[in-house]
Amino acid sequence: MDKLTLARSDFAEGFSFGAATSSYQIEGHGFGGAGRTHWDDFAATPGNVVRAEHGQLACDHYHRFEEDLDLVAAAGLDAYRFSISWARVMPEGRGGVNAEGLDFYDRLADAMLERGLKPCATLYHWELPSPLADLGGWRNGDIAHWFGDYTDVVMGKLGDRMHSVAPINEPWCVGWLSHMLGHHAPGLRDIRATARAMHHVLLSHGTAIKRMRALGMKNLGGVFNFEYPHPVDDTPEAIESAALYDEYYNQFFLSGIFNGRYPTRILSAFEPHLPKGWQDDFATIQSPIDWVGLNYYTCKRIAPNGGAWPSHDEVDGPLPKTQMGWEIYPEGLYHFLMRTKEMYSGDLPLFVTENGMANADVFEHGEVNDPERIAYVDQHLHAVRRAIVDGAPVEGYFLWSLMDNFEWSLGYEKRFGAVHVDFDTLARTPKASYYALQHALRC
Ligand code: IFM
Repeated sequence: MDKLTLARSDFAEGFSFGAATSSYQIEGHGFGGAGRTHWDDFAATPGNVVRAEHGQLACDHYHRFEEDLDLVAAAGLDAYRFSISWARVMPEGRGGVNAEGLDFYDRLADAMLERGLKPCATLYHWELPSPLADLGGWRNGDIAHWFGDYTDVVMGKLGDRMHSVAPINEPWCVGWLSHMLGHHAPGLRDIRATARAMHHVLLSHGTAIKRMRALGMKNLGGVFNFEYPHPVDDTPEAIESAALYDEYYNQFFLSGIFNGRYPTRILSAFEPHLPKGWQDDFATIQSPIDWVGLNYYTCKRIAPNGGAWPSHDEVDGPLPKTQMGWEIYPEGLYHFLMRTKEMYSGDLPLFVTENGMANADVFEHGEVNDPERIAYVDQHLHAVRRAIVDGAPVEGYFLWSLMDNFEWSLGYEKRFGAVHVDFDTLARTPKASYYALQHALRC
């Protein structure tokens, strides 16, 4: 496939198309006085990241952001979703501000506006300053205040130019993936740490929303990730396993924000571990938001294993897979757009804030042909359109990612970009999917 079968004209006027990235994955953390983060620590621990790779140089976006934003604008995209590194702005996480770091984001914001791009910011995309990790990081309830103070510093400077802001990218990854499964920094496997981290992420989200409202800011949202859990078969045990997975992956955070409570299955496991007075935090957690962002990539097959809680495993499924080994299942995106509206957010605008695929792209004769990515995006755009036709108030779609980057514990091998990055020379080369998107956005 070399072209998308949908074009801009198939979506309502004002529907935004954008590309997404995150600070640690592209900037190069070794520059500009940025402080150490728990991702630097995690990556320095043997065995955590493929080939011991890390984010010190990444795509060197810190020095090449003008060129990268030129690529966003030349694709015909309307918006750029980026994140701000807490440790670049506040190297210790609290107290002193690194003027050079804040200035970088100031210039980045202006450079977006100069190109007619809407700046869509995320305040936290996973690189916690190490000094805060030393104090317990997301396990420590004080993080809500630390995060609130950081929000004030950043948005006190940039807030006047942001089109939209979300506090925390993918709370499930910050909580469960990093504290229960140990796959991301800080690499813990501890239910008490997980329960507290998941709760404190929500408390910090609500605190940041309040701080930004106090600054007079508008268009504030939340960005959550979703995976469609198929029971591996139709036994009651498999159905129950998938329902539990759905609760802790897909519903915990939306339920906290929109319903002021946690889903029942997960609460019965988490309750002994939640901090004292946790129920009182919902007053902050439920601070009203203006939109909901959904990050969606895949589905999972959930099989009961008869073992210790949560007593299930993910098993292999039959659908075609991406380079990540993730099954391609666009119906899941349709499902979550519809369900988010119906169960949680009603008429609030929805955005697909991340969607895309890693592919084993080959750079040949100066170009990269990635028909697989074009087909993936096409199928998911059709799912978005179907949800809109069926009443979901979807107002935008962001591709993950603008360019190949540091895919966390999987290093630089998994390529998600519409733009190829040669990690030896750092040369950028738009792939066929970039041109397919560019063409679709002109029509
Ligand atoms: O690269 C990540 C990103 O940081 C968060 N969402 C999923 C992407 C692909 O795994």
